Amino acid sequence: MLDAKLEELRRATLAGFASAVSLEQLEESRVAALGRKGTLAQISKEFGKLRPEERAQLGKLLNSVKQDLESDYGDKKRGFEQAELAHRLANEWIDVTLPARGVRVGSLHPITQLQSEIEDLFTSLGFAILYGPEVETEEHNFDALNIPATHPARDMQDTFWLSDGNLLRTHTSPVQVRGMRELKPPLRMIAPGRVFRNEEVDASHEHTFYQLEGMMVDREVSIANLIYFMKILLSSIFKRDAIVRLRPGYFPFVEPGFELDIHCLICDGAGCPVCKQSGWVELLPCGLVHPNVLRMSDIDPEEWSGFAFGLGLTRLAMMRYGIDDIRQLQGGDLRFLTQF
Ligand code: FA5
Repeated sequence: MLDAKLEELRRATLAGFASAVSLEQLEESRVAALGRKGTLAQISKEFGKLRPEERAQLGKLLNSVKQDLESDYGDKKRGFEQAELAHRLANEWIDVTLPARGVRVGSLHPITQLQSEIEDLFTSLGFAILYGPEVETEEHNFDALNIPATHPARDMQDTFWLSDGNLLRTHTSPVQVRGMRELKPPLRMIAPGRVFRNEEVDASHEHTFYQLEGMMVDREVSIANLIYFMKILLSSIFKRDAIVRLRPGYFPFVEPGFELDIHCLICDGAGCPVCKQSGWVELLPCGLVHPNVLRMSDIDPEEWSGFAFGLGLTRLAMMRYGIDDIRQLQGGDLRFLTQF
């Protein structure tokens, strides 16, 4: 009787193990057969009623059934564990060779890049870099540059006046005055910076823009020296031949004065909003320092002479990078700025 029960237990449990599709189902079958209250334990209880020789014989059978079931259970369990491990390995892999996501670094504004380049160039030519204040006195911005209060040239630069009588500098030329008074000749200096005018904003005019002033005062400085330095400047910036023209230009602080224009690099001279359809962009007013200006900074014009220029840095950045609207430069749009 008991031997039939044991054989049935072996058959049914092996079938149960074989049909288990998960570790949980396998475990259920094991507990039902081999657990403390399982079928095998129940059968063992009945051994007490047996005669000793029957007990010995059935004991062997019981042990063999138990061993069979335990070993089959062990095999199946390892199978499930390996399958699970293989599944995890296939799904949880990490590609350690993937490049890390880069840190998003910022970039310098195109005007800053250009300014640094020009600063490098001029320092290599022996020029000092000066930074003047953006809030200036009337004297530095106008009078000491030969533009007294009644002079019509004051109207050329529509000025933001402050209530204390000072002003937002309309150009970087007041730094010429500061340079002459502090450095004394012989001197070579450049002065980059932000300037302000009450302008109607359009594709080529801003109310807040950047200029870069340059000045050299020494013995016997001539227009030839001026042209020499302007050519070095432009060929270093455009890395190609820039077509330029020199026109007479009027600024009270230079004599003679010139407008150095550059052939428009946006439209190649065909005419566009930046060059106001003329094919030329006004870029570099310049000239020889007016004797009055030297005198007002305590420099003797009989002994010293000099040249000065006032580069439109914002316009130069537009030419250099092919930017067709000045408003993009100060718009703060990162999609635009990150291109540089
Ligand atoms: C001056 O400001 C003189 N101080 C330049 C100078 C210096 C002449 C030394 C002689 C000797 P002007 O007003 O032309 O000049 O301006 C100089 C440059 O600034 C222009 O050629 C132009 O490139 C730029 N600029 C003028 N107005 C604007 C504006 N509203 N927006 C952007 N750029 C401007």
